[in-house]
Amino acid sequence: MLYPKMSSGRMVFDLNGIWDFKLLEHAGEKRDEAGLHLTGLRPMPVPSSYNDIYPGKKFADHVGEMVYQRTIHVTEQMKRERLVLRFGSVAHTAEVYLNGEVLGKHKGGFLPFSFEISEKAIIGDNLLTVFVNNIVDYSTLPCGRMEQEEYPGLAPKTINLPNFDFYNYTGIMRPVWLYTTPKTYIEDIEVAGKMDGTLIWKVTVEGAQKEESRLHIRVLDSNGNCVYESEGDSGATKLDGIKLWSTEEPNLYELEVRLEAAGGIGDEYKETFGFREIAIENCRILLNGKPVYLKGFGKHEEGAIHGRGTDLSLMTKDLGLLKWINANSFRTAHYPNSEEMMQLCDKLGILVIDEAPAVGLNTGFTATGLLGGNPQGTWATLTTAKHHRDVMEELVRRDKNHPCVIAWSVANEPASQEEGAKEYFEPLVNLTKEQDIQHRPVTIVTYEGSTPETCKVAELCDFLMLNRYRGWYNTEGNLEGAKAKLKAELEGFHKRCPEKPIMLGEYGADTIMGLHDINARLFTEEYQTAFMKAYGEVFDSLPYITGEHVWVFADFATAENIKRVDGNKKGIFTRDRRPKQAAYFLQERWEKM
Ligand code: GCB
Repeated sequence: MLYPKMSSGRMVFDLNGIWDFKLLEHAGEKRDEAGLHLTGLRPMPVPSSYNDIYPGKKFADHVGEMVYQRTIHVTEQMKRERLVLRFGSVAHTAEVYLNGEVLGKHKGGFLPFSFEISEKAIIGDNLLTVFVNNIVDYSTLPCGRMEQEEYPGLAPKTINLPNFDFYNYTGIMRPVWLYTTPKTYIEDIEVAGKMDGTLIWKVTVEGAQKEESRLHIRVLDSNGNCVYESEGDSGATKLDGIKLWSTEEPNLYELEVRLEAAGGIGDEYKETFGFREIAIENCRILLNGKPVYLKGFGKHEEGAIHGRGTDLSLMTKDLGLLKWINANSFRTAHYPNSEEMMQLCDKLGILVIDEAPAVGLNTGFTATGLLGGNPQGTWATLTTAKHHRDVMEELVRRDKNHPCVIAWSVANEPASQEEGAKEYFEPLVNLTKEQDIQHRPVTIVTYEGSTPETCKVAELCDFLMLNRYRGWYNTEGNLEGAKAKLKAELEGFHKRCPEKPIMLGEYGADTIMGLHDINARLFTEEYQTAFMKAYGEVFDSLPYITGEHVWVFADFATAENIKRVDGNKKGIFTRDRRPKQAAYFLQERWEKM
């Protein structure tokens, strides 16, 4: 799905700003008034999570629906074009109305969607009404549970428990745009550049005159010089003298596509891409033919006040800190990050493991505790399979051309040891590969309950990404014991899959900034440093380990829970991005690697 960009064929209008907002009492409410300016609304910034904008626990933790409104002015000139309304993301379900008429619905809170409004928009002011539902259950990604709590003498309360360890921030969290295209238009572009200069592209055209349209292709280097020209909707060629995209030199190119339809009315779009190759060979991940060791983090996209709302300053700051600490990569744990983040990673040469919002697919366990079991088993209980397919397709469609994306993660910590896991994941892994013109490696990030003996999905993965908390959730305070257990487990997985690269997807210890102890006790900065050092010693002793992603880049908000003191504190940086002691240890360790 193309990002909104201005060109000679397209106009882009920014719909971000202050919208009107209200929490709703019941599901399905106010649909018959969607064409009216609703009463009792208050200002709400877009993009932003709504939760922390106004005080009140009831407000922040509201379960159910909310409504956003604003007007959009459409001019005569805009009306002559094809008009598209595009949302970067709305969590978790959006139902969109224009002038009281429904445009459509979108499920899934972390990927873009759009509606063509050419017919429905009128010249003048149009009323846009967006109903948002924030419930997570066994049909959504991420997963959650609805529970009804009873109290003597009080009305029962519906609570929505996330099956995941991050605050359920919701709302219109990413940019909203209105853009125009000609009536016959470029719908999508797929482009892949390889290490030897091979270029493959495919353009999809839609609209009444698509059969009569002609496509001109140009490849532009970073100075805008044309290095190749061709015609047609697909092709493959080999270019000489190209500059590769790498972590040290993230050279970017643009594929300029110009469409001429009958009558000469044309569309134009420039898609950014790079020449680079990811491969897996003999326990190694190769970038442009050379082994790359992944140093970095699992990373949430969030911060104080705006929650998970797009914040370009915070994103850029975070990537600056990644460079500062000598990391080269991160995983978008546990949902696709914003499109702007992917653009930044392309520019800065950061390697991204792009994760679907598939977390909490485990009816017996979450990061913050056991769920008390489920005799039916996870895979007979969840109804996420179809939605998971849609999400993987949408994710690949959105991010396929980014050179920074080196792999797809289909899920985090599912019940991969339970019967039914292989049957659930095999079609998803296959689909992800088929959809991707670059056929990037695919993984499923697994947890401690899924051992070398019991894991049902290891063979489906191109590389293994394991989350381990020896020395924290168990063997706590005993790093020698933790090391021994960790090593035995890694050896077990290597024995089972001797050809596959293995990396840690998570390991970490909650750490309170400013808490010190001569004896490196739990929660101190000394313990976090010792923990990182201990894990590093194990990795360094095993040649097949191909990367280390610490949990977590920065402290983050979670649901209230007795295991969390003001959120998850495993950050190497605090929530306001100040380094803890372990940051200096990692900076030094990663500089040498
Ligand atoms: C995990 C989860 C992550 C949690 C983390 C923790 O295994 O993947 O979402 O935040 O553990 O800190 O418990």
